[in-house]
Amino acid sequence: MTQELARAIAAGLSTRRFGRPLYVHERVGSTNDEAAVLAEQGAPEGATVIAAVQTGGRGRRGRVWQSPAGGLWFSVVLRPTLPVGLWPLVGFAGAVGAAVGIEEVTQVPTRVKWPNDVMAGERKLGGVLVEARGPAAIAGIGINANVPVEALAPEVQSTATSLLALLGCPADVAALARALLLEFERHYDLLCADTDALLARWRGRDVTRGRLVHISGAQELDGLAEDVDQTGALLLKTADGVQRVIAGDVSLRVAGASQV
Ligand code: BT5
Repeated sequence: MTQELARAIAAGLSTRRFGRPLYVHERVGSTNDEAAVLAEQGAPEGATVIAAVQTGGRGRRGRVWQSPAGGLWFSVVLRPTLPVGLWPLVGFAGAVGAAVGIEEVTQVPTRVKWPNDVMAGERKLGGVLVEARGPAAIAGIGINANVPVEALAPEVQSTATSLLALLGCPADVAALARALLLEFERHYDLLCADTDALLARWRGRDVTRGRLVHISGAQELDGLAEDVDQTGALLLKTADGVQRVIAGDVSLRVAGASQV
């Protein structure tokens, strides 16, 4: 099954670096950890690990990322030459690249939500986790491809969706993997060449921009999401003026109604 998937992805992969080499596993703890080991062993930029199932998939701040069979769970070794202050934008490149790739393969309209979500409508279809490992960055992308929503824990079922649920039939995971690797590579290269151009792509798909939002995490804030700055921080217009938010979770608010 993994050999078959590896062959199907490799046939027709048109990236220059991403997915080269490509390691496909049946089951790992976290593909980010597997990719970090490869990075420490000197793997080149683009080396990629995919797993059919993750038993210890994680999101930001150590949160659990549910990774049952049917999903697309992968991590890419990056060796950014960008200033460290711009590394959060690698997550933007991953999210926009994933959104574009999903649309190309499935025609499901996708957007992004600050700082790292891939959205279909107002539901989370996937997420991106970028972790620094010495000079390398490990970029993990998780997409609920052929995952029945019922296979996810009850607490995320009301906020999550999957391509299977949206399409009503399974998506071609190998085609998705190829498209996501290619579009992630393109958007990562765009970031390295022209940060403003990448930010423009982000803005074009951002569900957060112009919305009333609640920020939770290290700080609790309410305000209008005006924009993102050059480093990827969220610019939030609050009663006390514009605040620069560098980390947190965003809940979109509907004026006069409860949070969604
Ligand atoms: C993320 O974190 O959205 C980043 C997810 C990155 C996952 C990939 S899979 C490949 C690689 N290997 C890893 O171990 N990770 C990466 P965050 O924004 O912190 O969102 C986490 C929250 O999303 C959880 O606390 C849940 O509320 C929710 N969640 C968990 N699993 C989900 C799923 N499969 N679909 C939608 N929401 C989920």
